[in-house]
Amino acid sequence: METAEKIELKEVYITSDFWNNYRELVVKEVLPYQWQVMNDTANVAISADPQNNGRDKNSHAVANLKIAAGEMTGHHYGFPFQDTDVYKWLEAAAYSFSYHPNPDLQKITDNLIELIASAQDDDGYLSTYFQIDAPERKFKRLQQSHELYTMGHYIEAGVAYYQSTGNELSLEIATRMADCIDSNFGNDENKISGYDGHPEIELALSRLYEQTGQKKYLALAKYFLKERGKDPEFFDEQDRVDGWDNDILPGMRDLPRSYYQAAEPISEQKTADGHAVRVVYLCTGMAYVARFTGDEELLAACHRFWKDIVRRRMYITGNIGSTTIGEAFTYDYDLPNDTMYGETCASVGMAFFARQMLKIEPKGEYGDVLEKELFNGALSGMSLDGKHFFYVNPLEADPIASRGNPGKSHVLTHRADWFGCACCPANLARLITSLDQYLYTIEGNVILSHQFVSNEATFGDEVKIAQTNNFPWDGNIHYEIKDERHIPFTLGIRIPSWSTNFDFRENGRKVRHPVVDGFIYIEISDSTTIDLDLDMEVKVMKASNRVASDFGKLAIQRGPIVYAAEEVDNSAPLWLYKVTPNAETTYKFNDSLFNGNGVGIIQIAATKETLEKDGTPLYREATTQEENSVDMRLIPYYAWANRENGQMRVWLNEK
Ligand code: FUB
Ligand code: ZN
Repeated sequence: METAEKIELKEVYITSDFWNNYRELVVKEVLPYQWQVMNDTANVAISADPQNNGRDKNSHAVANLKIAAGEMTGHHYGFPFQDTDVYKWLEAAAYSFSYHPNPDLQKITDNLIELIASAQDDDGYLSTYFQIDAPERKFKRLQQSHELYTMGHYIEAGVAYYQSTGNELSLEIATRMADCIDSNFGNDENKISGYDGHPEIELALSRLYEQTGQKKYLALAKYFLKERGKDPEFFDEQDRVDGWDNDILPGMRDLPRSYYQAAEPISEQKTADGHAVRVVYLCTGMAYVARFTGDEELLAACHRFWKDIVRRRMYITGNIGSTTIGEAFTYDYDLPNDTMYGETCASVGMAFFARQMLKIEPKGEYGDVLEKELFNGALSGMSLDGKHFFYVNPLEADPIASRGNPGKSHVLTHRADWFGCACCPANLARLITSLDQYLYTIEGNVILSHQFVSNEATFGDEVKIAQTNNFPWDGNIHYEIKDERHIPFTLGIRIPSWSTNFDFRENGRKVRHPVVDGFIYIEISDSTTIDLDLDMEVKVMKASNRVASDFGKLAIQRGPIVYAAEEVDNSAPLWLYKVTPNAETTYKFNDSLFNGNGVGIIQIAATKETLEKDGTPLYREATTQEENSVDMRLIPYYAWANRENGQMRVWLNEK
């Protein structure tokens, strides 16, 4: 028998209707719309954004670059990291070219690369806020400046753009930036022994290393990870020198060091604390560097943070961040549903972290979380028209509460046109357009299939895997595998944790394979067909009784999709409904809902108390209340707030 040769992934082409709808939506609506917004021609209002920080214009992000490039005059406008909106958009566009070549858009992005190149300083520095309005403060207030975060986002975009178009300038800008950072940071004399207040550069430099093979970038990424928290006074010392009250982002100085993951070295941090997006970007960077260097300490931190987040701090939808204060994690099992944060970026970042962990080790748990984010927590960030977005993703919302209770004012019940801080929309766009990169990993002679997203994949020139399905609505997953090399290899297929039962047939024959760490492994030595039938029963879920907010509540899930009740389908108030763990449920695909996008709908038998008349005593002795039997209609969580504004609930009261 011939010996196995190294298998390499060459190409993945997504054929899934579900995902191609979104991927085309990004090309046809999201990218053009966001380009207009960033050029201030979209005429959108950000006043509806409860966190607009008093800003009135919609973006000015391209104008900032033009001013830095000397093509316009004026001041910088927006957050000091406003440039990142452009870079994430550019990255999303770069990925889209792999499935939707688009010469008109590419003219725009090629010109944008030229603009970015002219905005870049001779030494490689690029952060328009500092170039335009505070050149004397470069790298002087890293707690708030986001300079490395901003350049990191460009580096990611530059690498992606080079990979998809071959544009050398895009990569050159990235390497010049990284060289600038390298010459300014480190423990040598005359360098800054420090790091950015917002992790991101670590993962970006790792990607640059992966592309260029230049070890100095990996070393710099590792440096930032190891330096973090070593001197917990670092930010304070910089602030003192820069002028204690001279804040760039007022309020940030008062946040605890743990908000920045800077209270102690990463190796000593036991829990995933602080700003949720910062945590998951940091984790992604750690996972990259751990994989490339074999650093045990970083790998241990990845495992520790993963467990803490996934087992104690994550919502059933994959959302993370339990409080608006600091957009942050709080404490274990603290998962309030109506005051939570659940930033779209945090779910996107969690998907990045999961992807990197899968590259380290084949554990189904990572693919499960990735899937949870894709179909729930991240996807809910965008409307079905591609022009409205959630920043905060609650699991329980009420327009009256959002208007009337300042503690809930950050929770919108309709998606906004745009935001004062517009980090989320393009972040989600880049996840969707790069989805093809999340489907497989390879470990030696083993190809691992992580997601049920119909696709055609080529490995080398001679191994082809085609997956077809109607997922997430149906659970029949069909694989056609062709190996023209006729050299045996192993295919690992993730069995999702929600599919307690499944059927498996190989070339039509029923076969039983053990599930090992969330995967079944099949030896492939010739053309093979596989049929996997996943368990798509409607499941009534409950949370651990350590979660106070979910005690006495049930949620409904089918496959990976978590369901929600909306007022438009179920007369308010939604808190009066009760369901039981064995309530009768029916599932039906409705192809006319949501402008013909179609979604699977669940009906569940429930009871509902009659709403008492206004003015009845606020408190009285408890008696059994009369309840009527009703059917509740539930829609996928990701699709909520696409119709009339109203209440929404994921966790329903248990009878
Ligand atoms: O600080 C930059 C970005 O703005 C963060 O990643 C988001 O959470 C938002 O705060
Ligand atoms: Zn965001």
